[in-house]
Amino acid sequence: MKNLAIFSFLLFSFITNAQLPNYVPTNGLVGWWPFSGNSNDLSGNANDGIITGATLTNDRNGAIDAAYYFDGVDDYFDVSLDQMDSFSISIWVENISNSSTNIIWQHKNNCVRGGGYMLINNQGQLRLYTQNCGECSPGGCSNDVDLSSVSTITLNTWNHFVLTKNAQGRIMIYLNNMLVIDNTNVIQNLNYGIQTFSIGKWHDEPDLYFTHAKKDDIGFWSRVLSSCEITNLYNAQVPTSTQTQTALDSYTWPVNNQTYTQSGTYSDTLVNAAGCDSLITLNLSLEYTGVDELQEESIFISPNPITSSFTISGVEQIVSLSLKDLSGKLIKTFDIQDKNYSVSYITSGVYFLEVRDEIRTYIVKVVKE
Ligand SMILES: [Ca+2]
Ligand SMILES: [Ca+2]
Repeated sequence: MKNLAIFSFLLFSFITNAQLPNYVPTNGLVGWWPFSGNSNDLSGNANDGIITGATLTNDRNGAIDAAYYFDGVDDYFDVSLDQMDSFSISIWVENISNSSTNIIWQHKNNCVRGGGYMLINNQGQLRLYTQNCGECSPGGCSNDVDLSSVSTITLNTWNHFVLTKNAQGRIMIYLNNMLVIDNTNVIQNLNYGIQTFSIGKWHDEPDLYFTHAKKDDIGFWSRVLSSCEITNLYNAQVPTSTQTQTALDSYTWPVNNQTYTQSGTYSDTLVNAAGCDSLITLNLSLEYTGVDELQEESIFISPNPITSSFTISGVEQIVSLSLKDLSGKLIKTFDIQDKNYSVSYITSGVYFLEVRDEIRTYIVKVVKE
């Protein structure tokens, strides 16, 4: 049994480690690469990436081997992903040096067609290029979209970037949870099927450029993320709150109108004041008055059924003693000095004796004859 318990624990730990964090939206998720010791995809779509050269490093929270360092010489991450009319990309980047080719991500073919690329230029500004050049021809494109943020990206600091594009071509870019680019004029088709999605490598046929940076927690979705979802990705958590509640036999939780008849921890989501989903946890303790729930192992009431009075054994130090009816209504409070407790004037019937010691409360069913 003990071995089984250890095995279960290990299995649980393993599953926990490989689990998608709850702040990562699953709707439309194509890939989630947490760089937790490897470049595997945790979305369930098996879009595992291939790391070339990059080495594991500390993430933004100091966790060991939980992000990748790209040396700016020849390191990169590649995965083949289908381009889409509507998509979102989320990534954390710590830029170590600025250059004109410091790419964050690239998703296009070698003939500059497709979803585009995002970089931090040599002034530290965020740039986005989308390109739909039609034929694979030299001489550049006439229909590039080149978007630049006014923000300057600080070196040696982790920054969070999210790009969203809808099917009508609207592109929004968030830097550290702030909208820095909102462009509705992009009307190009950027969808050219399955192309290489690269991190840290810029393939501008025939040249290759590499990025000197740390990168982490990359997500790709086939839809536009909401601002709430982007906030959760930035905070790496969903808003949570906890409610502690005690009640008698049952409790109806106003959050979801569910009625619970057992003590425990329950959770649900509700929309918070910011209009975002918030996870709420209920810690519920029920004190049973129900007939089936009672009989503590150590406490003993004698006699039971009771005719006129009773004594209690098995409890170290009684601090309070009361009798309640089946609905939980208080019938009598006893003087704990008595040791022999009288119920002479109590109507015949079934009651619950509530015995408190310094640690806990015992509830015992008693019958008054
Ligand atoms: Ca990570
Ligand atoms: Ca290298």
